[in-house]
Amino acid sequence: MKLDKATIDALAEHLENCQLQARDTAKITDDHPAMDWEDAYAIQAALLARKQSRGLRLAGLKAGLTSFAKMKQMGVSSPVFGWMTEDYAVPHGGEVKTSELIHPKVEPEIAFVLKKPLSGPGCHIGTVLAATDFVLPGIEVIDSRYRDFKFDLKSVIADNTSASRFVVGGQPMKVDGQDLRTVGIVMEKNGQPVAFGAGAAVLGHPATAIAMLANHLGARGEEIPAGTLILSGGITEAVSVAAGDSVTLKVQGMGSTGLRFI
Ligand code: OOG
Ligand code: MG
Repeated sequence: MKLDKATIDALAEHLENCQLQARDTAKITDDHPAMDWEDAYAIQAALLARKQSRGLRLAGLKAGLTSFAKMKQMGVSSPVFGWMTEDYAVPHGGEVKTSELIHPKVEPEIAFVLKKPLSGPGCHIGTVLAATDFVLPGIEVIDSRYRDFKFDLKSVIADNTSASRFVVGGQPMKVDGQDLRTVGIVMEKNGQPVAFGAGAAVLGHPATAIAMLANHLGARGEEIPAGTLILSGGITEAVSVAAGDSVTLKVQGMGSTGLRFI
């Protein structure tokens, strides 16, 4: 680690203030070019500790930048991991206050819910599928705290991978006998289809993203508890939204979910 604890805490406070006040900031590597991956995840952990100290509970975990479309859109080359607290959860069909966000975008994702804990190293698609209770449609609302959504990997990890809101819903599907690679998705904005894809866009198989998360946490001596909800990452490029927009995600065999921006 290159940063001391006081700097890590100050950066977490700064990023959270930007989130709470819906204002953007320069990416933090501009001022801290020497920071390393451990520093980036330590800032993210300090951000979670701030929320938990105010009584907010963890609502789920996420993998991001897991599809080529997303990596290309953001100009980066490897997946990242983060979390959602309870205040990020939007009810199925619910509303998001756009004034609380900086420049929101929506992403079509497949959400996993576990029935058994998952731990790494050595976690793979097989262990993930055996531990999965069901999958269901999930829309992630991302809202980078960085100006113009421009960042490098360390900055976006520190900013908890742009997490801001999410909705899951529809028809939970058991994974037995299903091929998640060929599950098709359509995301609509105001009734117009704006993104199409299939599960394989996420690392060849969306369960790979969950395995990578378990292996990432395993390297830190942590595991994913049974019952955890995990977003496996945007299947397509993220789509910008504004007040007045309504977004629906249909996933083959899993019905649909949606939310509205007011
Ligand atoms: C980083 C978060 C990406 C995903 O699903 O790929 C992400 C970003 O693009 O701002 O959540
Ligand atoms: Mg995402």
